[in-house]
Amino acid sequence: MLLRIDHVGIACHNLAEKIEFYESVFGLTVVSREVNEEQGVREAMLHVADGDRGASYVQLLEPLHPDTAVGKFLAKRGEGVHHIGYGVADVTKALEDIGAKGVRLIDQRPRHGSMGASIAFLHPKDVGGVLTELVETSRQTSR
Ligand code: CMX
Ligand code: CO
Repeated sequence: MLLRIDHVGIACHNLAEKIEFYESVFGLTVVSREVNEEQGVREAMLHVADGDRGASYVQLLEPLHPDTAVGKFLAKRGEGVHHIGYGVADVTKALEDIGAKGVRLIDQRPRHGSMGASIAFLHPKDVGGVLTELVETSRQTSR
């Protein structure tokens, strides 16, 4: 079901500073910057690698407000790994299969993610403390 690790989502207070860090220390390149009001984030995708099942990224996330998923996480735990995003071929089908196994779905149906992807989250309490995102990439992009 899981094709690859699409991205690691990292929560930070200052997106510009964190981008500068990942560019200068690891030599990564920003391929997309977006504000996603629905998810409450200002974010950047930095390309890490290409594989035969698609590419992988680091997703840097700054909250738009304190009362958002990432804002609450920062207040509770501070900066660090916020979630793992796995590539799937069909996010709707994956949600159906995973939900049938009793894992709580945060999203009953897919939402809009970065770079045109369809995304959905699984509850961290049912995935061993790991907030887990399913990502179906857009056919319009080469992501
Ligand atoms: N990883 C692991 N555990 C997490 C977590 C995370 N990222 N975020 C929250 N939790 C835990 C909390 O520690 C808390 O556990 P305890 O009760 O043991 O303290 C519990 O989950 C509830 O957390 P909360 O702070 O009360 O927050 P909420 O229940 O309001 O929200 C969650 C938690 C996961 C449902 C919410 O963050 C969510 O819906 N996330 C999905 C959307 C998202 O994260 N969007 C931003 C990224 C967008 C993108 O990738 O494109
Ligand atoms: Co993500």
